[in-house]
Amino acid sequence: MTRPPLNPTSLYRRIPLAPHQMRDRRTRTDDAIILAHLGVPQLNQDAWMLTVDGLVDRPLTLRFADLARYPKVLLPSVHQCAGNPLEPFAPSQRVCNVVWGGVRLVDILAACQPGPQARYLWSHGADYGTFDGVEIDAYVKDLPLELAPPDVLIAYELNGAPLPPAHGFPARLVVPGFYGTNSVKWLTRMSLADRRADGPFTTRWYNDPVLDAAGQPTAQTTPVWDIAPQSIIVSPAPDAVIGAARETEVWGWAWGDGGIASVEVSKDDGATWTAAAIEPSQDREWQRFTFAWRPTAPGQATLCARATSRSGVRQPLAGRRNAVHRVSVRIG
Ligand SMILES: Nc1nc2c(c(=O)[nH]1)N[C@H]1C(S)=C(S)[C@@H](COP(=O)(O)O)O[C@H]1N2
Ligand SMILES: [Mo]
Repeated sequence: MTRPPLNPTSLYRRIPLAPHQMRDRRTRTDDAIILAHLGVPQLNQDAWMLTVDGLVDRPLTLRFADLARYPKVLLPSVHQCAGNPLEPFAPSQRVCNVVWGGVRLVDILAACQPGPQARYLWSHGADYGTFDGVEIDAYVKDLPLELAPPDVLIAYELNGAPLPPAHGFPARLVVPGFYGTNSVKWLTRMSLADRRADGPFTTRWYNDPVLDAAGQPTAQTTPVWDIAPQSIIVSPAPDAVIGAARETEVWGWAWGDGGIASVEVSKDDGATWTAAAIEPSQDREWQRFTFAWRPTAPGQATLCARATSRSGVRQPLAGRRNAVHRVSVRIG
């Protein structure tokens, strides 16, 4: 394929909302996060083609109009960026909750019949250029078929409208439950392979060092795939003034691959914790938690929330991308 023009031509990032501004259950498209490592390729829907090849019995080339031959699915889902790949342990809250529309990856794969050796789906984007001083032909990520959720989409809509260019127009992968980095935008090619992909986005970046028992990084790494349990406090906002002896609702959102079982809130910067009320986990969307707080004495307080996944993994207090979110308020 000839290379499409890029605009912008290098890293493009938007993080429109701080946690206390994430009040809506569904994030408006204008408020959704954007991350493009290499810039934004400007693609033409009518010229767009997606090749599916590699370890398949029937390689396939799809044009945009061909996608309409498969059932259309809507997928409301949390969408979270793992943060700067050069700082894998930096706490980060780049998140939104949006509705994707598109066709199921499994329907496309059924049409091409992957062979028994196929274990990974390598997805290629149309973007190219330089990131962190490294020359890159195309953004390529791999998805382990064994761990791939059945609701993975080839999406062509965001919040009921065609994908905006920066979000992957005309079609992108969406891997719900996995960090955004895996959801390859501006799809051009999907290849079935028997091993992990060898580009820098799967070997050099987006592999977290595994920590030893003392919390020190080892030489081993683990791919940035499934979203670890996380939560944010939406209200009160940082530096809010709370009335003493009056009931205040502390609320926020919690999410993570497989769903969140419980959220605890701390009013004393993590010294003690109390269970919050949380809505049941449903599909892929974030879950609202609430906590009724009646501060007793005037002064300063640091609120924290920590989520525990349904598989029993609890958010760490510090030093990881999903570290506990803290909000300092004044009780007046
Ligand atoms: N082709 C391509 N796909 C990509 C990226 C990219 O740079 N190029 N960035 C990834 C990252 S790190 C994230 S967080 C999500 C962001 O998707 P969004 O911009 O639609 O929010 O896209 C992913 N898909
Ligand atoms: Mo990201």
